[in-house]
Amino acid sequence: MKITAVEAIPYAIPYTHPLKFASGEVTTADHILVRIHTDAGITGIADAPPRPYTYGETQTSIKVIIEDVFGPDIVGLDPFDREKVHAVLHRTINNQVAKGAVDIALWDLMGKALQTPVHKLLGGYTDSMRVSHMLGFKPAEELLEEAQRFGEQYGITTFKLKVGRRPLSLDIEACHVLRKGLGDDVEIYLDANRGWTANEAMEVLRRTADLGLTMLEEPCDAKEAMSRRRLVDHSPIPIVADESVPTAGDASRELLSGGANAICIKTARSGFTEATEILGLCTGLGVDVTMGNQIDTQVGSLATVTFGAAHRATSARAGELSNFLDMLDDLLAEPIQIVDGRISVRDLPGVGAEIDADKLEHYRTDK
Ligand code: MUC
Ligand code: MG
Repeated sequence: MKITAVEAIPYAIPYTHPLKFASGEVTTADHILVRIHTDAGITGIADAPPRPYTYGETQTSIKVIIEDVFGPDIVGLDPFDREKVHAVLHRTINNQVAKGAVDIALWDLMGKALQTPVHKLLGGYTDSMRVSHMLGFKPAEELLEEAQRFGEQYGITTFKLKVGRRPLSLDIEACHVLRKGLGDDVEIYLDANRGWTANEAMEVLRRTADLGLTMLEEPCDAKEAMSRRRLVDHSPIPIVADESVPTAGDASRELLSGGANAICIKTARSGFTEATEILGLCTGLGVDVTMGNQIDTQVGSLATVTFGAAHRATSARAGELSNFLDMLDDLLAEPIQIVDGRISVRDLPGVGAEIDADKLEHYRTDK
Protein backbone atom coordinates (compact mmCIF):
# COMPACT_ATOMS: atom_id res chain seq x y z
CA MET A 1 0.00 0.00 0.00
CA LYS A 2 1.31 3.44 -0.95
CA ILE A 3 0.27 6.94 0.10
CA THR A 4 -1.05 8.78 -2.96
CA ALA A 5 -2.25 12.14 -1.58
CA VAL A 6 -2.50 14.10 1.66
CA GLU A 7 -5.33 16.59 2.19
CA ALA A 8 -5.59 19.22 4.95
CA ILE A 9 -9.14 20.59 4.94
CA PRO A 10 -9.93 23.70 7.03
CA TYR A 11 -13.37 23.87 8.60
CA ALA A 12 -15.13 25.93 11.24
CA ILE A 13 -17.88 24.84 13.64
CA PRO A 14 -19.10 27.36 16.25
CA TYR A 15 -19.25 26.70 19.97
CA THR A 16 -22.53 27.27 21.81
CA HIS A 17 -20.57 29.25 24.41
CA PRO A 18 -16.87 30.08 24.69
CA LEU A 19 -14.43 28.04 26.74
CA LYS A 20 -12.07 30.41 28.57
CA PHE A 21 -8.83 29.54 30.32
CA ALA A 22 -5.66 31.32 31.43
CA SER A 23 -3.89 31.19 28.06
CA GLY A 24 -6.84 31.75 25.70
CA GLU A 25 -10.45 31.32 24.69
CA VAL A 26 -12.20 29.09 22.14
CA THR A 27 -15.38 30.25 20.39
CA THR A 28 -15.13 28.23 17.15
CA ALA A 29 -13.58 24.88 16.31
CA ASP A 30 -11.47 26.16 13.42
CA HIS A 31 -9.63 22.93 12.85
CA ILE A 32 -8.08 20.94 10.01
CA LEU A 33 -9.38 17.55 8.90
CA VAL A 34 -6.47 15.48 7.61
CA ARG A 35 -7.14 12.78 5.02
CA ILE A 36 -4.37 10.51 3.77
CA HIS A 37 -5.31 8.61 0.61
CA THR A 38 -3.71 5.38 -0.64
CA ASP A 39 -3.55 3.29 -3.79
CA ALA A 40 -5.52 0.61 -1.91
CA GLY A 41 -8.52 2.93 -1.93
CA ILE A 42 -8.35 3.32 1.86
CA THR A 43 -8.30 6.76 3.50
CA GLY A 44 -6.87 7.58 6.94
CA ILE A 45 -8.55 10.39 8.90
CA ALA A 46 -7.56 12.62 11.81
CA ASP A 47 -8.50 15.98 13.31
CA ALA A 48 -5.92 18.72 13.98
CA PRO A 49 -7.02 21.36 16.54
CA PRO A 50 -4.75 24.44 16.29
CA ARG A 51 -4.00 26.13 19.60
CA PRO A 52 -2.08 29.25 18.51
CA TYR A 53 -1.78 30.68 22.04
CA THR A 54 -0.23 27.43 23.24
CA TYR A 55 1.93 25.97 20.48
CA GLY A 56 1.97 28.76 17.88
CA GLU A 57 0.38 26.58 15.19
CA THR A 58 -2.60 28.13 13.39
CA GLN A 59 -5.21 26.67 11.06
CA THR A 60 -3.24 28.12 8.14
CA SER A 61 0.17 26.93 9.36
CA ILE A 62 -1.14 23.38 9.86
CA LYS A 63 -2.71 23.33 6.39
CA VAL A 64 0.43 24.67 4.76
CA ILE A 65 2.97 22.45 6.53
CA ILE A 66 0.90 19.34 5.82
CA GLU A 67 0.09 20.13 2.19
CA ASP A 68 3.38 21.80 1.19
CA VAL A 69 6.03 20.16 3.38
CA PHE A 70 5.00 16.83 4.96
CA GLY A 71 2.53 15.66 2.32
CA PRO A 72 4.76 15.73 -0.77
CA ASP A 73 7.54 13.90 1.11
CA ILE A 74 5.38 11.07 2.38
CA VAL A 75 3.52 10.43 -0.88
CA GLY A 76 4.83 7.12 -2.24
CA LEU A 77 5.63 5.69 1.23
CA ASP A 78 3.86 2.67 2.71
CA PRO A 79 1.83 3.76 5.79
CA PHE A 80 3.07 0.63 7.60
CA ASP A 81 6.66 1.95 7.31
CA ARG A 82 5.98 4.36 10.14
CA GLU A 83 9.62 5.00 10.90
CA LYS A 84 10.16 6.22 7.35
CA VAL A 85 7.23 8.61 7.66
CA HIS A 86 8.46 9.81 11.04
CA ALA A 87 11.95 10.35 9.68
CA VAL A 88 10.35 12.84 7.26
CA LEU A 89 8.27 14.54 9.99
CA HIS A 90 11.17 14.72 12.47
CA ARG A 91 13.37 16.76 10.12
CA THR A 92 11.12 19.69 11.04
CA ILE A 93 11.07 20.76 14.69
CA ASN A 94 7.83 21.80 16.47
CA ASN A 95 4.53 21.67 14.46
CA GLN A 96 3.39 18.96 16.84
CA VAL A 97 -0.35 19.24 16.11
CA ALA A 98 0.22 18.82 12.36
CA LYS A 99 2.53 15.84 12.99
CA GLY A 100 0.07 14.34 15.50
CA ALA A 101 -2.75 14.37 12.95
CA VAL A 102 -0.59 12.80 10.23
CA ASP A 103 0.41 10.07 12.67
CA ILE A 104 -3.18 9.31 13.75
CA ALA A 105 -4.30 9.21 10.11
CA LEU A 106 -1.54 6.63 9.45
CA TRP A 107 -2.73 4.46 12.32
CA ASP A 108 -6.27 4.79 10.99
CA LEU A 109 -5.00 3.55 7.62
CA MET A 110 -3.18 0.62 9.20
CA GLY A 111 -6.24 -0.40 11.20
CA LYS A 112 -8.47 -0.18 8.14
CA ALA A 113 -6.00 -2.18 6.03
CA LEU A 114 -5.83 -4.88 8.72
CA GLN A 115 -9.61 -4.70 9.32
CA THR A 116 -8.79 -4.17 13.02
CA PRO A 117 -9.71 -1.42 15.52
CA VAL A 118 -6.66 0.69 16.40
CA HIS A 119 -7.36 0.39 20.14
CA LYS A 120 -6.60 -3.33 19.67
CA LEU A 121 -3.42 -2.64 17.70
CA LEU A 122 -2.22 -0.23 20.41
CA GLY A 123 -2.86 -2.49 23.38
CA GLY A 124 -6.54 -3.42 23.72
CA TYR A 125 -6.55 -3.02 27.50
CA THR A 126 -10.19 -2.01 27.96
CA ASP A 127 -13.15 -0.88 25.88
CA SER A 128 -14.16 2.38 27.54
CA MET A 129 -12.82 5.29 29.57
CA ARG A 130 -14.22 7.27 32.44
CA VAL A 131 -14.84 10.89 31.40
CA SER A 132 -13.46 13.97 33.11
CA HIS A 133 -15.18 17.25 32.18
CA MET A 134 -13.17 20.47 31.87
CA LEU A 135 -14.76 23.58 33.44
CA GLY A 136 -13.64 26.91 31.92
CA PHE A 137 -13.61 30.33 33.63
CA LYS A 138 -17.02 31.27 35.00
CA PRO A 139 -18.40 32.67 38.24
CA ALA A 140 -18.22 30.02 40.98
CA GLU A 141 -21.99 29.42 41.17
CA GLU A 142 -22.20 28.86 37.40
CA LEU A 143 -19.33 26.39 37.59
CA LEU A 144 -21.17 24.44 40.25
CA GLU A 145 -24.37 24.46 38.18
CA GLU A 146 -22.45 23.16 35.13
CA ALA A 147 -20.73 20.41 37.10
CA GLN A 148 -24.02 19.32 38.70
CA ARG A 149 -25.72 19.29 35.30
CA PHE A 150 -22.94 17.15 33.78
CA GLY A 151 -23.14 14.84 36.79
CA GLU A 152 -26.89 14.38 36.43
CA GLN A 153 -27.05 14.24 32.63
CA TYR A 154 -23.95 12.16 31.86
CA GLY A 155 -22.93 10.55 35.13
CA ILE A 156 -19.61 12.42 35.17
CA THR A 157 -17.92 12.50 38.58
CA THR A 158 -14.49 13.98 37.70
CA PHE A 159 -13.93 17.64 36.87
CA LYS A 160 -10.89 19.62 35.80
CA LEU A 161 -11.25 23.24 36.84
CA LYS A 162 -9.46 25.88 34.79
CA VAL A 163 -7.60 28.25 37.11
CA GLY A 164 -4.65 30.63 36.82
CA ARG A 165 -6.57 33.88 37.43
CA ARG A 166 -5.62 36.83 39.58
CA PRO A 167 -6.53 37.67 42.25
CA LEU A 168 -5.93 34.11 43.44
CA SER A 169 -9.06 34.32 45.58
CA LEU A 170 -11.23 33.97 42.42
CA ASP A 171 -10.02 30.41 41.83
CA ILE A 172 -9.71 29.56 45.51
CA GLU A 173 -13.37 30.52 45.99
CA ALA A 174 -14.37 28.40 42.96
CA CYS A 175 -12.58 25.38 44.47
CA HIS A 176 -14.38 25.83 47.79
CA VAL A 177 -17.79 26.29 46.13
CA LEU A 178 -17.32 23.20 43.94
CA ARG A 179 -16.19 21.00 46.80
CA LYS A 180 -19.02 22.13 49.07
CA GLY A 181 -21.64 21.74 46.33
CA LEU A 182 -20.40 18.48 44.79
CA GLY A 183 -19.47 16.62 47.97
CA ASP A 184 -16.38 14.58 48.79
CA ASP A 185 -16.91 11.75 46.30
CA VAL A 186 -16.37 13.91 43.22
CA GLU A 187 -12.80 14.24 41.95
CA ILE A 188 -11.63 17.83 41.33
CA TYR A 189 -8.24 18.83 39.93
CA LEU A 190 -6.84 22.08 38.56
CA ASP A 191 -5.17 23.38 35.41
CA ALA A 192 -3.62 26.88 35.47
CA ASN A 193 -2.27 26.93 31.88
CA ARG A 194 0.81 28.83 33.15
CA GLY A 195 -1.35 31.63 34.59
CA TRP A 196 0.48 31.86 37.92
CA THR A 197 4.02 31.91 39.17
CA ALA A 198 5.19 28.79 41.01
CA ASN A 199 5.02 30.72 44.28
CA GLU A 200 1.43 31.80 43.63
CA ALA A 201 0.58 28.16 42.93
CA MET A 202 2.12 27.24 46.27
CA GLU A 203 -0.15 29.77 47.97
CA VAL A 204 -3.22 28.33 46.22
CA LEU A 205 -2.25 24.83 47.34
CA ARG A 206 -1.92 26.09 50.92
CA ARG A 207 -5.32 27.77 50.81
CA THR A 208 -7.08 24.73 49.29
CA ALA A 209 -5.22 22.06 51.26
CA ASP A 210 -8.37 20.77 52.98
CA LEU A 211 -10.39 20.30 49.74
CA GLY A 212 -8.98 16.98 48.55
CA LEU A 213 -7.87 18.30 45.15
CA THR A 214 -6.01 15.54 43.29
CA MET A 215 -3.66 17.24 40.77
CA LEU A 216 -2.39 20.64 39.64
CA GLU A 217 -1.56 20.96 35.95
CA GLU A 218 0.89 23.43 34.38
CA PRO A 219 0.74 25.92 37.29
CA CYS A 220 3.36 28.23 35.79
CA ASP A 221 5.75 28.39 32.88
CA ALA A 222 7.96 25.31 33.06
CA LYS A 223 10.93 27.57 32.33
CA GLU A 224 10.68 28.90 35.91
CA ALA A 225 12.86 25.89 36.64
CA MET A 226 14.00 26.54 40.18
CA SER A 227 10.75 27.65 41.79
CA ARG A 228 8.80 25.05 39.85
CA ARG A 229 11.09 22.33 41.21
CA ARG A 230 10.50 23.71 44.70
CA LEU A 231 6.74 23.54 44.05
CA VAL A 232 6.99 19.92 42.88
CA ASP A 233 9.10 19.02 45.92
CA HIS A 234 6.67 20.59 48.39
CA SER A 235 3.30 19.86 46.78
CA PRO A 236 1.24 17.12 48.43
CA ILE A 237 -0.45 16.43 45.05
CA PRO A 238 1.13 15.63 41.65
CA ILE A 239 2.21 18.60 39.52
CA VAL A 240 1.23 17.66 35.96
CA ALA A 241 3.14 18.89 32.91
CA ASP A 242 0.88 19.53 29.90
CA GLU A 243 1.85 22.09 27.24
CA SER A 244 5.50 21.83 28.34
CA VAL A 245 5.65 18.17 27.21
CA PRO A 246 4.40 17.61 23.63
CA THR A 247 7.28 15.19 22.91
CA ALA A 248 8.98 12.35 24.77
CA GLY A 249 12.13 14.48 24.95
CA ASP A 250 10.20 17.28 26.64
CA ALA A 251 8.65 14.82 29.08
CA SER A 252 12.12 13.44 29.95
CA ARG A 253 13.44 16.95 30.55
CA GLU A 254 10.57 17.94 32.85
CA LEU A 255 10.61 14.69 34.81
CA LEU A 256 14.38 14.46 35.17
CA SER A 257 14.77 18.12 36.11
CA GLY A 258 11.99 17.85 38.71
CA GLY A 259 9.67 20.28 36.90
CA ALA A 260 6.76 17.81 37.05
CA ASN A 261 5.89 14.46 38.59
CA ALA A 262 2.94 13.54 36.35
CA ILE A 263 2.39 13.91 32.62
CA CYS A 264 -0.66 14.84 30.54
CA ILE A 265 -0.72 12.97 27.25
CA LYS A 266 -2.64 14.55 24.36
CA THR A 267 -2.97 12.56 21.17
CA ALA A 268 -3.78 15.77 19.26
CA ARG A 269 -0.22 17.02 19.70
CA SER A 270 1.69 13.74 20.08
CA GLY A 271 -0.16 11.38 17.75
CA PHE A 272 -0.31 7.74 18.83
CA THR A 273 3.35 7.04 18.10
CA GLU A 274 4.93 9.78 20.24
CA ALA A 275 2.19 9.32 22.87
CA THR A 276 3.32 5.67 23.13
CA GLU A 277 6.91 6.84 23.69
CA ILE A 278 5.80 9.30 26.39
CA LEU A 279 3.69 6.62 28.05
CA GLY A 280 6.60 4.15 28.09
CA LEU A 281 8.82 6.76 29.68
CA CYS A 282 6.21 7.49 32.37
CA THR A 283 5.43 3.88 33.22
CA GLY A 284 9.16 3.11 33.25
CA LEU A 285 9.79 5.90 35.72
CA GLY A 286 6.68 5.18 37.76
CA VAL A 287 4.98 8.48 36.97
CA ASP A 288 1.19 8.98 36.65
CA VAL A 289 -0.34 9.99 33.31
CA THR A 290 -3.62 11.68 32.40
CA MET A 291 -5.32 11.74 29.00
CA GLY A 292 -5.84 15.41 28.21
CA ASN A 293 -8.17 17.30 25.89
CA GLN A 294 -6.89 19.82 23.37
CA ILE A 295 -10.44 21.18 23.18
CA ASP A 296 -11.15 18.36 20.78
CA THR A 297 -14.04 17.64 18.46
CA GLN A 298 -15.75 14.26 18.53
CA VAL A 299 -13.28 13.08 15.88
CA GLY A 300 -10.40 14.12 18.17
CA SER A 301 -12.05 12.74 21.29
CA LEU A 302 -12.44 9.36 19.59
CA ALA A 303 -8.67 9.36 18.97
CA THR A 304 -8.07 10.11 22.66
CA VAL A 305 -10.33 7.30 23.82
CA THR A 306 -8.74 4.93 21.26
CA PHE A 307 -5.30 5.54 22.76
CA GLY A 308 -6.46 5.91 26.37
CA ALA A 309 -8.51 2.71 26.51
CA ALA A 310 -5.71 0.75 24.84
CA HIS A 311 -3.39 0.95 27.87
CA ARG A 312 -3.69 0.25 31.58
CA ALA A 313 -1.95 3.42 32.76
CA THR A 314 -3.89 5.80 30.51
CA SER A 315 -7.27 4.32 31.44
CA ALA A 316 -6.60 4.34 35.18
CA ARG A 317 -7.74 7.94 35.54
CA ALA A 318 -10.72 9.61 33.88
CA GLY A 319 -9.79 11.09 30.48
CA GLU A 320 -10.77 14.61 29.39
CA LEU A 321 -13.24 13.66 26.69
CA SER A 322 -16.35 15.82 26.89
CA ASN A 323 -15.69 19.35 25.65
CA PHE A 324 -17.19 18.55 22.26
CA LEU A 325 -20.54 18.87 24.05
CA ASP A 326 -20.08 22.65 23.84
CA MET A 327 -19.94 22.54 20.02
CA LEU A 328 -22.97 23.34 17.88
CA ASP A 329 -22.28 20.36 15.60
CA ASP A 330 -19.52 17.93 14.60
CA LEU A 331 -18.17 16.09 11.55
CA LEU A 332 -18.54 12.64 13.09
CA ALA A 333 -21.34 10.70 11.37
CA GLU A 334 -22.30 8.67 14.45
CA PRO A 335 -22.21 10.94 17.54
CA ILE A 336 -20.27 9.91 20.65
CA GLN A 337 -22.46 8.90 23.58
CA ILE A 338 -21.48 9.39 27.21
CA VAL A 339 -23.20 6.67 29.23
CA ASP A 340 -22.79 6.38 33.01
CA GLY A 341 -19.85 8.75 32.80
CA ARG A 342 -17.98 6.64 30.22
CA ILE A 343 -17.17 6.73 26.49
CA SER A 344 -16.62 3.47 24.61
CA VAL A 345 -14.13 2.72 21.87
CA ARG A 346 -15.57 1.85 18.48
CA ASP A 347 -15.24 -1.70 17.28
CA LEU A 348 -14.67 -0.62 13.72
CA PRO A 349 -11.51 -0.98 11.62
CA GLY A 350 -9.14 1.94 12.24
CA VAL A 351 -9.94 4.68 14.75
CA GLY A 352 -13.61 4.42 13.79
CA ALA A 353 -14.20 8.10 12.94
CA GLU A 354 -16.56 8.02 10.00
CA ILE A 355 -17.08 11.54 8.63
CA ASP A 356 -20.49 12.89 7.61
CA ALA A 357 -19.81 14.04 4.03
CA ASP A 358 -22.65 16.59 4.00
CA LYS A 359 -21.45 18.19 7.21
CA LEU A 360 -17.89 18.38 5.93
CA GLU A 361 -19.16 20.06 2.76
CA HIS A 362 -21.18 22.50 4.87
CA TYR A 363 -18.47 23.44 7.40
CA ARG A 364 -15.34 23.42 5.23
CA THR A 365 -14.04 26.91 4.60
CA ASP A 366 -11.91 26.33 1.52
CA LYS A 367 -14.73 26.15 -1.04
C1 MUC B 1 -5.61 22.06 28.64
O1 MUC B 1 -5.50 21.01 29.27
O2 MUC B 1 -4.74 22.91 28.81
C2 MUC B 1 -6.32 24.53 26.75
C3 MUC B 1 -5.35 24.94 25.92
C4 MUC B 1 -4.86 23.80 25.25
O3 MUC B 1 -3.95 23.74 24.44
O4 MUC B 1 -5.52 22.71 25.69
C5 MUC B 1 -6.56 23.11 26.55
C6 MUC B 1 -6.78 22.26 27.72
MG1 MG C 1 -3.71 21.65 30.42
